[in-house]
Amino acid sequence: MAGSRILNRAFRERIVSAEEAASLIRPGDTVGMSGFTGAGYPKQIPVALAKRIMDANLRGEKFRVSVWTGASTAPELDGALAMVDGVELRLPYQSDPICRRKINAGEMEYLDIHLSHVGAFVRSGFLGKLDVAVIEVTGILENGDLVPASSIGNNKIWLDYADKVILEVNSWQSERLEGVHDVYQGFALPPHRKPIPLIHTADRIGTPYLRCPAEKIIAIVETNAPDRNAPFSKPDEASKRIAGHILEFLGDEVRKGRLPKDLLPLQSGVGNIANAVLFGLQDGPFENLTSYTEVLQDGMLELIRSGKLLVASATALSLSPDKVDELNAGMDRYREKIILRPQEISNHPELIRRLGCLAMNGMIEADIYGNVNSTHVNGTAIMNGIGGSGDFARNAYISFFMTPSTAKKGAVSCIVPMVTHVDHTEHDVHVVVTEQGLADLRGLSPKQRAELIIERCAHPDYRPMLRDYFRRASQSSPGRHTPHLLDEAFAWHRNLLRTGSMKAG
Ligand code: 0RQ
Repeated sequence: MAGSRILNRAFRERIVSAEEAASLIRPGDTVGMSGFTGAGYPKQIPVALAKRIMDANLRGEKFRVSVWTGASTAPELDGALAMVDGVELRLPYQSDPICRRKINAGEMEYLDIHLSHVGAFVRSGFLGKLDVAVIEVTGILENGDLVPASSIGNNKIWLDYADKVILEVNSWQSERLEGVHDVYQGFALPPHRKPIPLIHTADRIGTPYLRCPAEKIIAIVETNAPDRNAPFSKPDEASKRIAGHILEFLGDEVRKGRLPKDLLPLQSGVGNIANAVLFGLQDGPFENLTSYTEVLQDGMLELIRSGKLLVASATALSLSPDKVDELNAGMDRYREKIILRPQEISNHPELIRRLGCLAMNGMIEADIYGNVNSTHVNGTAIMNGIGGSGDFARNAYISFFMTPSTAKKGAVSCIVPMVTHVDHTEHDVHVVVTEQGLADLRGLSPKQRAELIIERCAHPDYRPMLRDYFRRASQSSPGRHTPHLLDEAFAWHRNLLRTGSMKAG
């Protein structure tokens, strides 16, 4: 029913087509779009904008915009705009294959920044002016309040700081999402910042709605299109083993009295391994769990359903189609247990440190001393970005980094002498886990860490090479605190570039 989600009469008069709305975006504009891990991104305007850019390109005119979002989006946004070469600069996180290609070809600028930093950077003026916001919402109430969609991300900051606002009202989003969100209103810049009054993961400290001055809203587009909900694939063997090691470790920590029986709020990255850990918790001994994280995934919904997880606080839903249906059908039950917040709050260092989160994130590679590379392949090519992993790892009670011990069918060791790019330094990495085992690095010196990581985490095919490297480095490195043979450390990566395998090293 046209207009049924737009209860405010004045706003109904601003309904236009996606093409008309896209025509309000000018070459050179900076556009703040909604969207976080494939949830709550605008579905039609980016595609219409991409078509406009393509037409301009055909006329020989240059038309590029800068695109800011919450995190990754979907092919209809990142893919469509990158395909027509329409993106001058992208921030703060992407995982789109076409974007990745353009960035690595040097054809698109990319600012890969901590997700918690974006709001403060905009407020401080560090990133320049925001011209237009394009925000997906679930509905507009009679008083003009906006019911957020399946993610909040940076929407509040875009609405507050953009000169003009365009809304997509998506009737695919469940109306029952109303009330799930908690939009904190107390952000300020130093020296006026106050403590954020969130004491427990379940606390609500804001409003359920987003707000925007009516005069800023220049167009509204009605859509009915699903989020990018990928079907769930069952965890593979390596992921299950990694999950097993983590669950055993958590059990030991509880037995030693270093973690409470109901653990501490869980943060979990996205993907196969993260989901395997969540599914492992399903069969594990822990009860009354809580989660303070960015993304609510299938495994968490499952834990809520079984009663193991009492509350999940995040900034986005990232569910398979089946789980979206399950959530919408049971929303009355889930509403009390799910809270979606702005990413400045879901990823806030003060809160993560105070709540004592257990942070579990994926990585590309770790070195024998515990430095972690989450973003770059062979030092120069971006994969996705740091996302929220830095916000959580730096401030977590215990920070875990997980990866299979090898990549590319065994041609690449994910444990190396020296990482080619550092996202998380040895100071922020507490536990490294592969399917081979778990290395608890807390309280260990660099040399002690190296021995443990090689013996517990490296693949047996690479262990002798790593042992040999460490033994010789320990004998002849100029400094013996973190022993290295720099030429040889880089030879691992050089061999990979030359031959496609580290084994040649
Ligand atoms: O590439 O599919 O082309 O073969 O990296 O690797 O094993 O599928 O693992 O999907 O969990 O991603 C670090 C990228 C891991 C992710 C990373 C190649 C591998 C494959 C993916 P192919 P897997 P995952 C919460 C927190 C940063 C953001 C973050 C990530 C591809 O976890 O982006 O943590 N993290 N956010 O082959 C060369 C290696 C490799 C390698 C893996 N050593 N060398 N290639 N690959 N290891 C989420 C948010 O912040 C929103």
